[in-house]
Amino acid sequence: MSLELVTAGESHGPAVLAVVTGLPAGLELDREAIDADLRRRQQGYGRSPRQRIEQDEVEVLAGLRHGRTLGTPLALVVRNRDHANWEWGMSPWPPEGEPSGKGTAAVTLPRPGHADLAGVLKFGLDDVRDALERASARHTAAIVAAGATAKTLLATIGVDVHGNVLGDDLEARVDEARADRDTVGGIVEVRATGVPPGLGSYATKGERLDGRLAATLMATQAVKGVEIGDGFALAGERGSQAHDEIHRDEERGLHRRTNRAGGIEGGISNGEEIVVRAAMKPLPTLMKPLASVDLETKEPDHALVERSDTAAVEALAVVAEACVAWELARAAREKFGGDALEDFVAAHKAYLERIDWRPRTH
Ligand code: EPS
Repeated sequence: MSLELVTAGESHGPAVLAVVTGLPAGLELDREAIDADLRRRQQGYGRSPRQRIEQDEVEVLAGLRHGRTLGTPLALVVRNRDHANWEWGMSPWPPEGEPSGKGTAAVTLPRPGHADLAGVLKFGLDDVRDALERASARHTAAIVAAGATAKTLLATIGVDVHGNVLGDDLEARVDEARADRDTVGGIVEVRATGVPPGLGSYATKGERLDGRLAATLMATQAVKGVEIGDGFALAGERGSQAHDEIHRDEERGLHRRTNRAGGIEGGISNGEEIVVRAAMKPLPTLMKPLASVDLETKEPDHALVERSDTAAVEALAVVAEACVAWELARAAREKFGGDALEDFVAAHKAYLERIDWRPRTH
């Protein structure tokens, strides 16, 4: 049973959408819990005035009846309130009347660091907006809505996933950057507790849990680095200092006293806490723009300046949490299967009875 996700939607289009397949039937979804994660994603220091326009909430159009999944594709929609201000510029079909409002004039000044230039070259576009609208991190609202369903599934087998920003100087860095009309990035960390040993596999490259977590995080807007456990620091350690010795006692079964591996060995969860970090680059829309070239005139110019965030690191913590939850839920579906939720939960229980490991919080 494979858990899969397809998203669609442009930043100022009518909505962002997620279609989730592979959830078992009978999973109770709490709309307020999904909306709470959507709200968490919108908050955080350094966000743009766009977040005062949006008040993200999920609509479910398919796959749910009386709050329980049917085992059929689940269709989630988050409307873009700002679309009302961009209606002519971002409508799927040209509306009647004269073009007016935002998005009507072509953008020809690509921003270094954004998808703008690579996007127009790849797709043969003459309006940068055709690239930036989908590349926008607005898309992560759909990821968070889908991730909330994954977290709900994981909770049925005692797995909890939480993302945080590392470092406590974010607000000061944001204030300084904003004053300089600049932007900042940062580092987020996601921890997952209660993950049993045995999710993912070394059998094929594509099944490796570490590779899957790295891929989903690296595929998130503005992420330029990912590490698992002690990650890059391990390269400077000796083997005797880099690995987690194996112990056993009656209470915990097999366990480790350190967790330098971040809960994954050989591409498989080893029963310790999963620890993953992602590094976010500073956002590329600058109020003091960098050098660019006008794609229409071919003359040197400066990059597009438009409303944007100074920082979105706290949002990334919520998005990264959703990404990690999604990938863990996918691996759990592969391991425990089941068309009905009770089959999935029973398979997990039977597995724990077989192995010398006990769930624990860290
Ligand atoms: C984004 C630019 C900004 C962000 C947006 C991502 O949007 P706007 O141009 O409308 O001000 O606010 O993120 C969101 C809308 C969101 O909900 O996270 C970009 O260029 O990636």
